Amino acid sequence: MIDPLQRWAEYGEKPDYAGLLTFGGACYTEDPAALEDVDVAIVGAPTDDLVSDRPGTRFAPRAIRAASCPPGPHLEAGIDAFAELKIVDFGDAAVVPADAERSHRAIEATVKQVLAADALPVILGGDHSITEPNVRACAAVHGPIGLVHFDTHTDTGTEVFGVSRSHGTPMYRLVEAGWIDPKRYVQIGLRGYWPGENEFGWQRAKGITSYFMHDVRELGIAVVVDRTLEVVGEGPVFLTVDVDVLDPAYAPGTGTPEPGGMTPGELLPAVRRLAAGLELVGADVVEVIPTSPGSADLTALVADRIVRELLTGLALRKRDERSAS
Ligand SMILES: [Mn+2]
Repeated sequence: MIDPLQRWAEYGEKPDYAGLLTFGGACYTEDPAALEDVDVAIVGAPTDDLVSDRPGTRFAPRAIRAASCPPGPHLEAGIDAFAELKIVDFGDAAVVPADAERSHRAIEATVKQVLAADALPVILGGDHSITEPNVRACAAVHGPIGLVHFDTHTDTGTEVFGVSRSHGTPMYRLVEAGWIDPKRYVQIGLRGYWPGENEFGWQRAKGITSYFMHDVRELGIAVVVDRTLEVVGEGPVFLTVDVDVLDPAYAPGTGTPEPGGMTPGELLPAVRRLAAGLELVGADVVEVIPTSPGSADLTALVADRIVRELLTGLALRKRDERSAS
C-alpha cells in the first residue's frame, strides 16, 4: 500500500501524465550550482526565427518533454540511463521571439553553464540554426571538435534567401570559423534536392565525409556507423540529429520533410552506438514541429526516443569505463 501522503519523489515512481513537464521526469533546476555531480543536463532551445519554410520548432522542447517516457531499463541494451547517469532538466535557455541573435547568445550562455559544471549538454531544439551556439560553446572549451550530423540536408549553405545566419547555414559557418574540424565531420542520411554543386564542392575541398541515403541502404546503417566511428576517431565530438533525417512517415512534424529517409529502426540504434563509441561533449535534436498538420505527437515521440538512445549509449560508455578502471 502506498501512503496517500507520500509524494512521488519518495515513492520513486509516478504516472507519465502527471507532474510538471520535465524530460523523463528528471529533476528540474535552473541553478548552475545544482549541476555539481550531474552527468547530463537537458536544455530546451525553443526558437525558430531562422527557418526558411514552416515554423513551429519553438514548441518542440515542451512537446518532447511531454512525450518523454519515464526512466526504466532499455530492453535491448540492458541498462537504465537514469540509474547509471545523474540527469537533470536544466530548463529552457532564455530565448526571445524575433531576435535570433539574442536567442543564440542565450543558448550559448546556457550551454556554457552546463559545460562549466563538467556536465554534458543535450539541447532540444529549436530549428537547426541552434547548432551554431551549441557547438561554439563546446568548442570554446575543447578546441575544434568533430561533428556527426544526421540530416536530409547538409546545412552548409553560405546563405539562404540572401541571409547568412539560417537553419540552412550553421555547418558552413562553424567550419569556416574553425569550431569544427572538417576532417572529423561526418554527415549521414543526405537526399533530396538541396544544396547544389557549389556547396558539395566546398565540402569536398574541406574533407567532409558524406553518407547519402543510398549508402545507408546499400551498406546498411551498421557499416555506416562503423565507418563514422573510424573517420571521427578519438577526441571531442558533437552529435546533431535533424529529425528530418527520418522518413516523413515516422517524423511528419518537421519544417522541410523529404521522402526516402531513415527508419527509427536504423536511426535509434545508430545514435546509441555513436554515443557509446565516441567522446561526446554535447548533442542536440532539432527541427521537431509538434504542431504540424497531421503529425499528432508522433515526431515529438520519436525525438524523445532519440534522446533516450543517446542517454543509453552514454550510460553504456560510463559503465564500460567504470569496469575498465
Ligand atoms: Mn538540418
